[in-house]
Amino acid sequence: AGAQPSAAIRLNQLGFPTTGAKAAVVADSAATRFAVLDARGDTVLAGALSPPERWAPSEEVVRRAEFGALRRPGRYVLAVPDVGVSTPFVVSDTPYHELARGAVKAFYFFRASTPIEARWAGPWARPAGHPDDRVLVHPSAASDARPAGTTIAAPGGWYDAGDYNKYVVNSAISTYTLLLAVEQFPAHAARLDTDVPESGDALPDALDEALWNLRWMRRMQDPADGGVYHKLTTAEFDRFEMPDADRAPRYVVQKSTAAALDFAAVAAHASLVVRAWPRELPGLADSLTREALAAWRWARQHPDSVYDQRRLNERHAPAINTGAYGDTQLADERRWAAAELYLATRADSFLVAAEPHAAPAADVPSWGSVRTLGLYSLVDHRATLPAGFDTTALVRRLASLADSLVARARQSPYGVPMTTRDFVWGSNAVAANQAMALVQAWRATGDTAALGTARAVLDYLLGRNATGYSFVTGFGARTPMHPHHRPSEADTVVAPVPGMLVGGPNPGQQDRCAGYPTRVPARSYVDATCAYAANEIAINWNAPLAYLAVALDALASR
Ligand code: 9MR
Repeated sequence: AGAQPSAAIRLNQLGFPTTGAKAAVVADSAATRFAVLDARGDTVLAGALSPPERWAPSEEVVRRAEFGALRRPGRYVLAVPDVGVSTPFVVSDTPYHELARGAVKAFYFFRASTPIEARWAGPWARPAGHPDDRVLVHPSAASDARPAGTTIAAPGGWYDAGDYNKYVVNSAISTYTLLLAVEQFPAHAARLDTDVPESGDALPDALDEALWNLRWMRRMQDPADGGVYHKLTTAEFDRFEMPDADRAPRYVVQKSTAAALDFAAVAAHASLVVRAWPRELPGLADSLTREALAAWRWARQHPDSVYDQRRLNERHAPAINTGAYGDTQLADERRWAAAELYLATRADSFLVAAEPHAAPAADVPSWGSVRTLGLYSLVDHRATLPAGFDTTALVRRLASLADSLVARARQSPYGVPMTTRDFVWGSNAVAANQAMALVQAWRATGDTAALGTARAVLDYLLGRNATGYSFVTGFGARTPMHPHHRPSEADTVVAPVPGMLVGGPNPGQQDRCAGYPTRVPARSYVDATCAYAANEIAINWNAPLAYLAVALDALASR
């Protein structure tokens, strides 16, 4: 007791549900035994560490401590002779409830154009930033009805990340992911109180949150032609200052095919979800379907309006140098939109366009690769697909993705599917999206190995990884204190805004920030503000964390 926790013992720093697997990883040590100690220091369980195994992404040799037999609720530490003790953890029926609240609540803190009030935000209260009620039409977006220099109103939505811009492509996958949590865990979502201004209304808080962003996305559509502006942005990234201090002009830029298709997909999907609340949200489902169709039609007329910022800057001024979310492969966006439009309209042509059987194998979704989101939706609604449609094949696509992820996890002493190639910018979201795919497969097939691997991914994100950090601000004993997040850096509170998932280890180190300990992929992480390639936060990273936390909170007792 009182000893400093050892960095060599890595485990989920929140803890574990009473039932199910529990494991820790012990790095680079000759130890062979472990014990679990209760709050009084008494040994409640002892065991042997597994034989040493190498994990390629971290270039470490590690052993595992398995202690699933520990089922009594309480607060414990893991002790390894000659190594030390772990950070404390709990065993409980609700180990992830606060995490689920926090990961969804983070989106409230991300809101633009509204004051974040102390009543809901505590010390992280701040004045409203970026009203976005007079956004300039950039020359790249000029049309007859809206010439360059005229203004439109597009308030609200979430800031994308550590910066203050709002990007349609990245918003779409993030909003969809939150909607799926509400749809797939409805009873649980109904009870999840995130303590935001809308808490207490008839809608689940996570749905209110998704609608907050969706309302902004709808303003990004030009009603004259159905096209959707790629982003709403300043010309350059802002300094590190609070949102209300940034007064730089804001622009909507070029309408892009990706933005139109992603908007169509999420608006169509949202129409399905909101139909459950006709009284609270009158007419919304029909409006969303109409707008989704208009965006789809625009995308058919403009199939390759790729967002290429370099080309844009050669032709137009002012130059725009913020996040690009440029994607040149749009077949997956088209498939996703078609799948959602089929479910929203039941027009057969969309099912044909979605080509769910002809698509390449399912992959783990990311902002630039979204076809598997369409598969999630079709699988979820497979009972309503036309007679004769091969739903077994759909489920098989998802199951085979899950099988390959489970097989990879079995190869890894950390128990996760992450391989060296997965350590890209936002690697933690790669992991979280792997887990989300595994939960989808479990829902469709009942495969408990898939669900178990999803749980292992949460363990990874919360501390059982090669850095020893829990990657969610404010959740765990050792969490990022200096995320690349402007409000967290510019405010006067020591602790960053809670509930945010940082990008995670990334050997690319594109930020050239000093202080990375190594370029070894799974350890290439530093808790420094300048490390935007490893320590930024983003809506598309937080959304799968929120999904996973809600799912595993809902499933904790099974
Ligand atoms: O998440 C994005 C990652 O996949 C890209 O490699 C990277 C560089 O283009 O950009 C990331 O997205 C950033 C966006 O462009 C601007 N806001 C912050 C995002 C997270 O770093």
